[in-house]
Amino acid sequence: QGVPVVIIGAGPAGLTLGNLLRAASVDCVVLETESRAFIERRPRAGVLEEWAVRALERHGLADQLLKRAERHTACEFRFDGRRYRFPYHELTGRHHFVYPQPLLVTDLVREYADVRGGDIRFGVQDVRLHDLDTDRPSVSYTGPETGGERRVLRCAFVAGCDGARGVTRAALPPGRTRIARHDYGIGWLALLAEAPPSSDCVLFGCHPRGFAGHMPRSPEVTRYYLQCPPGDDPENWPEDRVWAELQSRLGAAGAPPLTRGPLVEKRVLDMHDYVVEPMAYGRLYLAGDAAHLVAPIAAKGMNLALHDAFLLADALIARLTEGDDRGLDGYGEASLRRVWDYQEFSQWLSEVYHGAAAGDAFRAGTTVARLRRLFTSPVAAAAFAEQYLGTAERY
Ligand code: RFL
Repeated sequence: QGVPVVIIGAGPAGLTLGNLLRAASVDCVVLETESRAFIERRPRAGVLEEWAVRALERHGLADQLLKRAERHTACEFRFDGRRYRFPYHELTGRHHFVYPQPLLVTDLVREYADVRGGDIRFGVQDVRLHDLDTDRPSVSYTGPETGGERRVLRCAFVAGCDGARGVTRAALPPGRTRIARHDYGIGWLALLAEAPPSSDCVLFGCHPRGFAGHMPRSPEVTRYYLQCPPGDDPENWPEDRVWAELQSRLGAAGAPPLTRGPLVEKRVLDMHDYVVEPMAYGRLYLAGDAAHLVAPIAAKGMNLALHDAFLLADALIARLTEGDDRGLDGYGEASLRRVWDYQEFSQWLSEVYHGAAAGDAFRAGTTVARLRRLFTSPVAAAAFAEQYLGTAERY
């Protein structure tokens, strides 16, 4: 009795995994605390790497994305009052896809639930994991659909895809788990403006007053970031102050002024990372932000969540249909190779963004050297482009 796989969390990781399992005729149930309408609107990421899009495409999950996503071919650094365009497509032949996370989630839910007939239960509460160190684990939950009763799902495997604030990570025994953490000691005010982008590409303002970022999301919506003290109160940032600060940190000779619009999201992110090792315990396997968080410095988080989903789907399918354990045994190691690579790049890029504002003349000097190297050394530019676009190797 029961279902082979219970997936906890309907973000990019959980929904991609669910779709891949359905396509291989492996039954699963997805449990999600929020409503469908909520997850289809929650704004977050927007940048997808080409390898991830190709992998979604191979699994029939990229039809809408390929029709609607914008393709970006360059980014631009602004420092010392000047503009430095970095044409990564010219250097590599590759590009970024810009597709807001809520659109991807909407596509994935529709495909899973409406097209492939997958079982997904929204609005669940108090999810608990049981007997993970046996071959008959289970997951229980309550919720409106259970009439307040606790419902138990028996399964063979549990996938913990419940993000940074979920419950599955806490099921790993502390004595056998290491959580490596890094705190940047920096805050970012994350903003969404109902305003058309002010440039055709991503802009990075590396300014003595702090970092500022401009990320086009759609013809009508633009994401902006402003470096601020960690724990700062968004109420300290009225609209006029936001736009004045963005304009001064992103301003450069010859650049048109920013196009203003109402700010529909304004929240402070404390920039930090963590990596959980190992990513599994007994029959529980973590994926995505549940296992590793990477601050949005290099726009890597959603890509890593998808990477895990592809690896874990292959591994579970091999185990459940052929009895082949090798994928599951090597899952954490395969995931973490890309995770650590992206963590290192984010740390490197953080210094480029934030070094000029560190209040330290030495760091300001080395930061400018890092930036200049990208525009004077073809080898440095190629290395940067490779990491910025994400390693192209098949997942
Ligand atoms: P998610 O997307 O957080 O999904 C987890 C789901 O689990 C649900 N949940 C539970 N369900 C059942 N039981 C429980 N106990 C549960 N607890 C939670 C949640 O409601 C949710 O639906 O995790 P996943 O799938 O691992 O995906 C990770 C990505 O969402 C994340 O890495 C990215 O959003 C990070 N990120 C970015 N990544 C990029 O690749 N490119 C970007 O440009 C980018 N920009 C960003 C970002 C993250 C941001 N924030 C807010 C953290 C910009 C921002 C502002």
